[in-house]
Amino acid sequence: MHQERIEAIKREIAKADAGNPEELEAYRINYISKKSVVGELFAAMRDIPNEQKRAYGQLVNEVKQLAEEKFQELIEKVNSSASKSKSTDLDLTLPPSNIHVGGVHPLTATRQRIIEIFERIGFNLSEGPEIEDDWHNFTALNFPENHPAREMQDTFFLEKNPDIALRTHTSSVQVRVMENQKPPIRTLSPGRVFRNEAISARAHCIFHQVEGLYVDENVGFADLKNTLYHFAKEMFGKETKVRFRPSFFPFTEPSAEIDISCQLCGGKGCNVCKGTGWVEIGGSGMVDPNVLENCGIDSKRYTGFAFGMGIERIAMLKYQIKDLRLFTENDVRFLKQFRSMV
Ligand code: 2NL
Repeated sequence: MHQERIEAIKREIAKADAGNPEELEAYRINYISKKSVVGELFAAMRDIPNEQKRAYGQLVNEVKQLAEEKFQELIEKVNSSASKSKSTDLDLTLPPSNIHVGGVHPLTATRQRIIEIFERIGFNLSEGPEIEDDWHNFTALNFPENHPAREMQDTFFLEKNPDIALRTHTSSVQVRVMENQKPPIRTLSPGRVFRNEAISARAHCIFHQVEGLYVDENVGFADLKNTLYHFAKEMFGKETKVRFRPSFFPFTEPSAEIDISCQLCGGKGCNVCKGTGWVEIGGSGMVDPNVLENCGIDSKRYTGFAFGMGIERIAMLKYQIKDLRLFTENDVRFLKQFRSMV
């Protein structure tokens, strides 16, 4: 009875095979583990009459040895077939799997293009802190004591008395340049600025600005006009027209708003330019003599012009982006459209 069962198991073991790790594990569970058929033969020992135990034990040990020998054989077989298939799976002639190359953010691309245009005509780059004191953000720039920008609802103040705030423009960087350098000064200050505004399609509390400053002897309004005309043609195309509208800033006198002919309709009038044919790209003016003096520059000898533009605004006009919020949402469907830019 036992003899028959043991012979049957021996035959099974002799026939057993495994072609992969799963089949090998199935064999181990069936013939090696405690709960295997061989394990069961050992467990049955307690029901064998004492005088037969010796002979039975000998038979079961033979089966156990057989099962283990077979197991070693199968391990070697599975291992060698695995290493064989590994080396054949590697096909060096296949094209590489998709490499996901990112792109430059449209604001970065726009900033780089603006920098490139001004660097070519002799402007260098300047940077400064995003957290500013009252002097560099307001007072040196000729802001009167009661100016609305100094109010809590327009500016993010970190401390009051003495006032410390997130800079509201990068003019503060240019004040620092004038304090530390002698004319001639030709500098461009791109950077992040902060204003306490409700977020909408047209406004954000964080945006990017680039300001330019040129201070030397005999710098006049014609230099301002020609420099910005050159910029507009380089940025938007050589057919672009520029117009200056009288305006007011505390830090420039006279001051002018800079408009370019509408990119979409070419000046005929459409919904982007609200039928006027012109769109605003920034502000400009001759540096107020008070500002030069505040920064230690002799306003009798030196004059200068300055301008400021929103980088978001330039990018929106150049790429026909309708909503400011797209720049910060990081929706890949938006960003992917600029993937080719470097
Ligand atoms: C705008 C207007 C402007 C300036 C910025 C400036 C800087 C110094 C002295 C005088 Cl240190 N002016 N910058 C001048 C006129 C306009 O920005 O619409 N920005 C987005």
